[in-house]
Amino acid sequence: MDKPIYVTRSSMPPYEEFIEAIKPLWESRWLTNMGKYHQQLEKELQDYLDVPLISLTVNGHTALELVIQSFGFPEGSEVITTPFTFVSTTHAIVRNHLEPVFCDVKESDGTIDEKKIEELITPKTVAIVPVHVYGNICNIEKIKEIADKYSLKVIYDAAHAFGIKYHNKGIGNYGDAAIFSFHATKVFHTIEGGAVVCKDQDMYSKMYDLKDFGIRNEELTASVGANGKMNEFSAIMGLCNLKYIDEVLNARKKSYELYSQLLSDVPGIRIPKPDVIATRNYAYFPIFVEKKYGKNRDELHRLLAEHNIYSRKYFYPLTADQACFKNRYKNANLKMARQLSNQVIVLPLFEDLQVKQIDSIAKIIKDNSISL
Ligand code: T4K
Repeated sequence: MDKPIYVTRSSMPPYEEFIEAIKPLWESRWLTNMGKYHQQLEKELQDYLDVPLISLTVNGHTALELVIQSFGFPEGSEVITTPFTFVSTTHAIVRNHLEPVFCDVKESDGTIDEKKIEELITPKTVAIVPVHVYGNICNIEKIKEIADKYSLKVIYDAAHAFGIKYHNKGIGNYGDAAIFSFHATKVFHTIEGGAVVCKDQDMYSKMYDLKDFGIRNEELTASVGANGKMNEFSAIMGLCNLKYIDEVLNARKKSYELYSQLLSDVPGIRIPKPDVIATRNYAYFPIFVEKKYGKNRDELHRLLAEHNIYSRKYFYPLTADQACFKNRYKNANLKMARQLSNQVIVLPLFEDLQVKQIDSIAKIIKDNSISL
């Protein structure tokens, strides 16, 4: 490749449209603190994501950290979660002074293995934080059944699951809470940004306090909150991007299908299959490099880089194995999570990825399989 191809590339609205949309800010000078565009984006996202209420935040991590805080779990309580995720998920638990208890994942699609959750529950367990990793949906029914049986909260990290519908309902409706990430690398973005799905006005008010210092009015600060607000430039970027979301998803779908077609019969290359049937958002294109391929994951990752193709090892190492967490917490048997983490490569996938580029990437992968 003459130019580097990265794992993703932010979608952008037409330049003139964005410039036009931000012009009023020069008049109003209202740049943040729940301005007009923040409010408008909350409304439009409620509709698009088909959820009762949305509280916008400065990023997805803050959404997760604050929504966990909103439940007020006692310090030192245990939270069952997946280690096959971005560090943010585990950080959000630990930064709330809670103990992550890592559960293994499923080979099929990398989501938490619902059959292994129950054995990890102790009297200290208060919640389950599963991740819809790559936009693959967890076994929501089974997780709810377990949570109900032991009176646990379920907080979904739906950072990758923007726009997905499950049983004709927005994915954010499931669990006691769910968060999304609108980071620049996501299917839909606000440059930096995120959101908490709120079930009702009460939860919305709690999130409002948590993201705005607990300030109720000029003279009253009712609780100790953080500063997690989304600014108006980000909200406008979101409003502009939301207009083009169908085009973005269509383009991603085409690329995803082409990759699938070109790579499906390469020996030793496994494309994960979602375990649960839901709509797709084509957020990532992960492959697992198995023994039969002949080269290991790191060798293929290097080989692609030699061709100017920068795939990523999302998610290696497991968060449980990161320097900041290693040997600090109870680990279940994480055999499958370790296997997937050692085999995964996420290939470039973004709106304006070209057919020619996908062909070349697939050809390199195909030509280097020893079995062909
Ligand atoms: N939970 C889960 C499961 C998550 O995956 C994430 C974030 C979160 C929670 C937390 O949400 P946020 O607080 O981030 O909203 C990236 C993203 O920064 C992160 O949002 C994402 N998950 C994670 C999986 O990936 P990096 O360190 O890999 O990004 P970086 O800077 O290497 O960028 C990757 C590629 O994206 C670049 O090679 C080029 C492209 N890119 C990058 C940036 C920054 C763009 O096209 N535009 C850009 O502005 O973490």
